[in-house]
Amino acid sequence: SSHLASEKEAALAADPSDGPTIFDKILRKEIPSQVVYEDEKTLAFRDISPQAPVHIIIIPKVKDGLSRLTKAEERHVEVMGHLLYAAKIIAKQEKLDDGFRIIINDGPNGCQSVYHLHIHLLGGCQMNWPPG
Ligand code: IU
Repeated sequence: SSHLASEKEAALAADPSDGPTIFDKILRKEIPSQVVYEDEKTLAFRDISPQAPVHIIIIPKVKDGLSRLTKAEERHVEVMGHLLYAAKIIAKQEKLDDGFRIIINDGPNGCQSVYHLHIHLLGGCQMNWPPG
């Protein structure tokens, strides 16, 4: 979607259904990505369009209907905790000892553009508050 001028436009144009996404291709290594962390449940790779010196996307390997946080069910609780804990491990690995930010965008208002639940890990600079 490189014809879209901004992440917001990409988000507003995104298909919010529970179909396959580009992250499936990244998981299958059909599209190259810079993997920074992987375990049995999780893959983490550098964002293709970094919004901070460190910007990593952390995803569940099995989507299981979890296209967005709105779709979370009791069965997803364990993997969601796992993603959050992976974020902490990766932050340490990336030496973000002065802090970092994690973000989950949900739906059009949240500027979600890829409908496979993911955590953004941003760091390496001073963040501002509130986010846009
Ligand atoms: P969002 O929360 O759905 O807006 O985040 C999707 C992110 O995925 C966004 O920051 C993109 O830059 C990123 N991304 C990527 O890393 N690789 C890709 O091939 C595509 C999107 I498409």
